[in-house]
Amino acid sequence: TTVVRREDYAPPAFWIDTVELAFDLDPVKTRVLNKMRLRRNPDVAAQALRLDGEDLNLARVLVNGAGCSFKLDGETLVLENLPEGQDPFDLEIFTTCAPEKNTQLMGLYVSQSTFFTQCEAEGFRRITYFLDRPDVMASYTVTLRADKARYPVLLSNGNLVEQGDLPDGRHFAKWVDPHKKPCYLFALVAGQLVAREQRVVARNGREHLLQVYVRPGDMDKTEHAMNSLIASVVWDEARFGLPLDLERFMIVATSDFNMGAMENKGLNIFNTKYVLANSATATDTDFSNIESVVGHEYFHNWTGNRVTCRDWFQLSLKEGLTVFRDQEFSMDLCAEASARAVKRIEDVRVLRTAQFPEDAGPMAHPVRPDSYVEINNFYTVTVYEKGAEVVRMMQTLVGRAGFAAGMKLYFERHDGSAVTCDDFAQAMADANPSSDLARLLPQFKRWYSQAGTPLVQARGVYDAAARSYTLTLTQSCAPTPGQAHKEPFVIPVAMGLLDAQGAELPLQLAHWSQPEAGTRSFVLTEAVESFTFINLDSEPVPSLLRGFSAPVVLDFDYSDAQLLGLLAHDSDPFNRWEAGQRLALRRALNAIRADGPVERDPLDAAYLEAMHTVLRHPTLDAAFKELVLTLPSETYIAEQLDVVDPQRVHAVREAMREQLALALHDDWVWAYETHKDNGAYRPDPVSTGRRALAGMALSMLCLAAHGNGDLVWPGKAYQRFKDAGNMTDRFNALASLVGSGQPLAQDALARFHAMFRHEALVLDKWFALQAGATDRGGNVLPAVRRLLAHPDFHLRNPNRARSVIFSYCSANPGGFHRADAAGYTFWSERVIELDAINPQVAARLARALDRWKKLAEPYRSAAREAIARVAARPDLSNDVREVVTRALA
Ligand code: HT7
Ligand code: ZN
Repeated sequence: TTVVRREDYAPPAFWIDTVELAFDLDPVKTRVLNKMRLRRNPDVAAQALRLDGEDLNLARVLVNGAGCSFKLDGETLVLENLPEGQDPFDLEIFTTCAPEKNTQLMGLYVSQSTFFTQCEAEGFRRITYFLDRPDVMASYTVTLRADKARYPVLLSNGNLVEQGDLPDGRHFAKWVDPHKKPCYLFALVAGQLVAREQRVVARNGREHLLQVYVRPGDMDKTEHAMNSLIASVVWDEARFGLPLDLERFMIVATSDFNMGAMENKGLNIFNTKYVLANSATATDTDFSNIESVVGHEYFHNWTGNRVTCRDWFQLSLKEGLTVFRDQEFSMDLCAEASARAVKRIEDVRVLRTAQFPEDAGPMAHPVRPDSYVEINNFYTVTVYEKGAEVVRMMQTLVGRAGFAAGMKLYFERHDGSAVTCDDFAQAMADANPSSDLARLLPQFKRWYSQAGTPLVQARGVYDAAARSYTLTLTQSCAPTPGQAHKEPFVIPVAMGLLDAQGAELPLQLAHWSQPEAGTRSFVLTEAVESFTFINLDSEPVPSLLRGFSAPVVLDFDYSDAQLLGLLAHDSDPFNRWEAGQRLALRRALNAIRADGPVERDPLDAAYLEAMHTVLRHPTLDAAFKELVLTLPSETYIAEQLDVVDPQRVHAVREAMREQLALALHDDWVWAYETHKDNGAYRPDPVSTGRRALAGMALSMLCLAAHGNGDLVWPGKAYQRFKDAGNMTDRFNALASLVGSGQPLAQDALARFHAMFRHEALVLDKWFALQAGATDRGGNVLPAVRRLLAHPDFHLRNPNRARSVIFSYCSANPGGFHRADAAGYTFWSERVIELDAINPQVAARLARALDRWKKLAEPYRSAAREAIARVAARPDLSNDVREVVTRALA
């Protein structure tokens, strides 16, 4: 295995100016003619041309129209005797490949009789020999030829300039992309597709054609994706002045896709999961994800495509920034401030349950990694979500207007080029010369170079005589693989002070002349810093890290009374929610750490009373209530422990849920009855929140019924399941029955399958619900094994594989971590089986045991053995090998 290192970056020895590709598409054997115009890079010493290739059959190589000598070094095509000097020359390469055999879904592949490509990160080399690196940007002309009846629609990047019929029932289409691009943004699609179309006129009067291509039966599920696309176009122009630079912008959906979607220039390819939705088949979560992902891919058109990455270590340059942009987009679409806060809480929840563990585990890496074996393993929550938090902190440090100015300068400097994370940070700082970011830039950039989640410990001391409160903040960061010692980070801390009644206090530092009410931001740069606030008549309650102003763990020794006060009164909705989570977490940890069997009722009256108050609150949003009433996840709880007994964590959380269900029974009845009817389905934040709370109430009522033998609520849930007017309500009712182990669940599952057996995305939900179900006496694993044998289960389809295998191994800790090790055996079997088909998906599954070192015995030893069994396979892909090697290190 070869380790690629960031410090070894060298510019390419050749540039490729133009590429003419001609495809004769055939599932068994596709012929690819690649005519390139190259020239030597004058800044690099003369050397051989080394072109990347993978799984290609090479038929012919011509230089300036004549045969030439070449050799293959492994899969790399090496040309040594190329024309000398600076003159451009033509290189023609003819290859074939076998799309039908391509189960990796990288390069050119076939899904449901339709051709698709996926080239990021290094898939283009599976289509033709090329300099497959993002800093080589070329102009593309693409001709597609295929059987007209089987492949009536032929798409590629840019503009369609010519099309027509050919002999033998074939036809062709010629596409010219007006923009230079790296090869990872190349795409083609060919098959039987239909499109929803919309013409839009931009602010500058230019007209654009927007298209969403799907299989013919799916047209009725394209409206939301199209609306999301239109909203994205409008938002990027309004917020950042970034217009659509194409006459035609296409989205195409495929049901076989390794990730969510891909931002190919002008021809985005999407997983159907992030395109297809109508109220009968998609939940509110689906609708919201579609909005985010459509936005995300569209925003890449500037942040990623117009300005791209110099090398793959810079991946967060486009991904962190584009996640930040899609988060802001979704927030800006919220009419109410409270809905913005809900979105922020949801984003932070993802960060803390997925990225924090990654940053504390064997795969921890900086936002800009230093090395990799397989770049596909670095499309991570660190690069994406933590990267977005780094960009968000920049916005906090320079302000919203300053951030927009920084973006403008970034594009003025770098449009059309391939750059680094440093270039982005420098543009932000230079556009805001008097900002804290400019002042602290080298230190701020430690967020890019140092892995690990910083811990900020806060201590407050009130001096009654001096009427002052001194807050001392200490930052530290635990070692991560390859980084034993960390230097202090730049940490923006937004905070306020509350009095004992919950009223916001004016903040006045000793050296400030004017007190200021509300939130103020401080910037930590040292390992230890103190702030003294004056003119305080009593000890205040600090509300720290408001809005989650930095991706850190905040430790403050709050009393229960202080947390209850923050939950009831903090003006910052994020910290209000956070106070509720801290209260619940404290109770969970106490019960987990206690000796003896798990307590039946781990929750005390004060906590239950606080939850009752939130649930019945007259003005809080339903969506916010649902978030407050949701207990911290088992994964999040486990992260707080040094040694994890997953069964005990599961049992304690379940006990808490059951107690909440029973103790607040009347409140749940009220919540259900008052939130269940929302009129005609609309996926807006208000009605989404109402459905979420009604769904939670129903699941709590079924859980309570499980405890007290009541048959009324399961019956009502079953009725709701049958009568629901939309998928959100129907699925919530089904999940309530399954989640509480009701006998009616089996009948409901059978009905659900019968109703939706032709809807692949709905069947994915059906599989996932069962594989993720609460374990009762070890019943989930046998059920999962039965699901694998179900005629609708297809391991080759990543969505289906994820819906069963990942839902069990990564999202069902109570079912997966079995004392008999059977869950881990299942995991190792599936990793090995998947690796032979699709290494990228297998490597993601391999990460389910990342945190094995934290496990208590017997889980720890059993997990290590399972990982070692995988690692012992001689034929592993680089993808899986890298993950298991790091895990065992
Ligand atoms: N930029 C896209 C990354 C992606 C990808 C990477 C590796 C293998 C398959 C892939 N499909 C899409 C997704 C995005 O961030 O927008
Ligand atoms: Zn992206």
